[in-house]
Amino acid sequence: MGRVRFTTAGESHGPAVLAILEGVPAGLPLLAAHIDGELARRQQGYGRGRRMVIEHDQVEFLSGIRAGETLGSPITLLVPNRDWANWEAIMDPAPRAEDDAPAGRRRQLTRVRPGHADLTGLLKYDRADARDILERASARETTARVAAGAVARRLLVELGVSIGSHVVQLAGVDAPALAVLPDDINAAADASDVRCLDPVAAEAMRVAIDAAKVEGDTVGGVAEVVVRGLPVGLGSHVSWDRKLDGRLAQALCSIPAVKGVEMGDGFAAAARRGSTVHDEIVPHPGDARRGNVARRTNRAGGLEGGMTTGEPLVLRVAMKPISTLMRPLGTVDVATGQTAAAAAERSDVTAVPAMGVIAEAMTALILADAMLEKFGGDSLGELRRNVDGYLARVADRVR
Ligand code: EPS
Repeated sequence: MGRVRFTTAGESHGPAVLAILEGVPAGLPLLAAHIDGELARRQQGYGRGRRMVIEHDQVEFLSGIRAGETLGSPITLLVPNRDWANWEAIMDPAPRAEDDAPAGRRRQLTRVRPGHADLTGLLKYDRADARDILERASARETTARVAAGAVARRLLVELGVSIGSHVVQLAGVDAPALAVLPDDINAAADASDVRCLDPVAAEAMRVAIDAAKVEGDTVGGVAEVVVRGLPVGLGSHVSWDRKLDGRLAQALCSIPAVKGVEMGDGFAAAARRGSTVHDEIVPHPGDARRGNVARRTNRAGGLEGGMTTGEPLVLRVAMKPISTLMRPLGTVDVATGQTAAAAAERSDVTAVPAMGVIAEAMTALILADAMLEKFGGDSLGELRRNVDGYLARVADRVR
């Protein structure tokens, strides 16, 4: 990331998770409610475990905002972990007497879970207890990403860009493709606890989640992110690290348990002929954001040459099943070297509905960065003027 950067910190069962976000221009109206609304969306979802009953995520602004507007300085967003009250002894930063006892600190995890960061992390970081790894590998960290992404989303909304997502596959159940998506994708998707726009598929997804739960198993799925209102020309074709498709793929693949990202028709396009893959271009006067042209189809998903075309950006994100199984797979206990059943910590059957919300947040952060890269501006007003100047020139091109 260049212009808009962020980092997160915090252990899953520590006092809080937080994000520091840099590069947001001054003068962006921002209230805690904007962040809290997104945090609540991330906490929804059929198939979540008991942790989501404990947490009611709410942001505290520690820096970068005054009287409801950004200052242009780093924005610190802190979200307390309510569960900390139950974990203070286990996660205490100070050493405790029991650390020296033969049994060591409580809640050690040595029966490392296949598919989790547990084993590789403790070998790499030379730890005896996989808790030192899993606390940070936990999807709790995505709370901070969604908080930072909510700020990026606010900026994009001011520039006429909207981001939505919905679940298109869960537990092996495919939602039928819709000819036209609703205007407000999130209003429709958030009304479903699996965030699926098709009620029949949604019910089949719930049934499949229940069946996996009964068998102590977990399930994955695919969410689709759709972004509307982007101007033509974000990103660049000139260098590998400026290509927007590559930057989006990196951001989305960094979400825990995400194993694949598709742009537009993605993998399916590889099996077809060019004449049925590429999108024909037609005049579309008066539409500067698309360069006064339109694509008859949008199989490219709004990206050509590593740049936005002005058509809706369409990204699909695939999540593997969560690796904590209540009916565990076989593993090695790293404390004894003996074979064992993997640890079965409290967890979720699926987090695919939440993953879609997290994917929106990561997409918003990358797009806010791309907007500031192209247009610059230390204040929202300056950024707007720069966008308007560019669109005025584009409107003059194809007539
Ligand atoms: C997670 C395990 C569960 C999830 C957690 C991620 O938490 P716990 O170990 O406390 O039961 O609920 O997700 C969140 C806390 C969250 O906010 O998304 C894991 O091991 O990755």
